Amino acid sequence: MKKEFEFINLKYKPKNDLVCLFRISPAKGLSMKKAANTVALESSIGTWTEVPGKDYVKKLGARVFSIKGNNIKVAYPQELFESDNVPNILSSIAGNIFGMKAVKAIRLEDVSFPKSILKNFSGPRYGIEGIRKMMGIKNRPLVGTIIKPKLGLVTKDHAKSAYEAWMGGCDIVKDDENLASQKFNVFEKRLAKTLEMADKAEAETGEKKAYLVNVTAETKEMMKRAQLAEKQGSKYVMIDILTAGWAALQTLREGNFKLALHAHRAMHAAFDRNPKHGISMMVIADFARLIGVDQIHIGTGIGKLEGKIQDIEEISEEIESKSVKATKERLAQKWGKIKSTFSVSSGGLHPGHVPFLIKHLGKDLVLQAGGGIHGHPSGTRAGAAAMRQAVDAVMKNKTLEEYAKTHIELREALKKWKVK
Ligand code: RUB
Ligand code: CA
Repeated sequence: MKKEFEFINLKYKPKNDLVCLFRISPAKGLSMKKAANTVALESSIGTWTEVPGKDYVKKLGARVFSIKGNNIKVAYPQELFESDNVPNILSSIAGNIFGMKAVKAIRLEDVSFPKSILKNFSGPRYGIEGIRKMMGIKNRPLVGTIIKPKLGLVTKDHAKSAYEAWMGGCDIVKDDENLASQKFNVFEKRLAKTLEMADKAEAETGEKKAYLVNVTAETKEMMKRAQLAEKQGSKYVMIDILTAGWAALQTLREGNFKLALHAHRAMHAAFDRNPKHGISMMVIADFARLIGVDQIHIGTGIGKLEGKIQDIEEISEEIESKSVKATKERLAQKWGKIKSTFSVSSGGLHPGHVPFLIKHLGKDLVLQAGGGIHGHPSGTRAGAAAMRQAVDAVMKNKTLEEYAKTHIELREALKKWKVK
């Protein structure tokens, strides 16, 4: 007789499997076991009705090996996957299951890769250490900005704004996620002009300065743009990994350019915002690192909040900042030959947030502020200076208030954004 829960084996110990942690809300009237069994079968070898199977196929079934409350762990035999194909892997573990009637909601919370998959990917070309070496920054967080306004600036003004930011103290300057090659700011010209300004700022400050041009486009065009960036001596390119897609990211990484890859995560909230359904940021970050991004936006746990530092401290206990911290730690975790990825905190930040961010996320961090730099009352250069001063203050174990006494840009920023 057929077993009722063929895909559940609570005694199973995963070995060379890909393991997923799912959080499931079963459909009304359905047991957790039934829902878990359905998830495992649909994401491996089964379907809604019995189909005569051969024994050798049955061996490839996924196994639910843990059920704790709403959390289930599923082990997928490595043979189920083409081991260097991220879209293929995701079509199983993060595919049809999101729409199944058997679950009211399901969220892929975590994933762990077997060696057979890990060994087929190169991971980041530079990683945290490589980026630090390239930028000549040993210890402190990197300071970056996003050119604002995000769209609309013509090339000349874009390049000038970048120059001002570098001169003020930014290490990196990046395009925004929705800037590609619009008529007002065409890619090729922007790349050339902005890199020219990076060189000038390097010569004038004696510091390394990087421009992260956004190469997100249809893949053939994306590759052309990355080639051009490499040819013109850029240190980095940036890509919107989710709107471009996992295959596009693989294509870019496999281009093996002498370029660090900065991953913007626009569209992530469609996957990770609902705590009961979708895909967590941790999983998105894991796949991005596996393919090989050198840095990726992970969130801030803080940015969208108004208020004083005290108010900000309170939310550190909340889920968002906990998961940001967990993602940060995951990106730094040892993964054999695969290097670690730099975490980027960005989104609604200003100098007043810097102590909180370094306290909770550490120094191996890229701190970016767009509005929080270009919106400074004395302009972009002063805004960048204020952000850098905030980082310097924390590195010197000084409070911002103390440091602001002798640093006018920081003082103005704290006043503008009402940090006491
Ligand atoms: C930040 C910005 C980035 C966000 C994206 O600008 O433009 O696109 O960081 O969010 P600003 P996340 O500093 O003016 O808010 O990093 O959370 O993906
Ligand atoms: Ca943006």
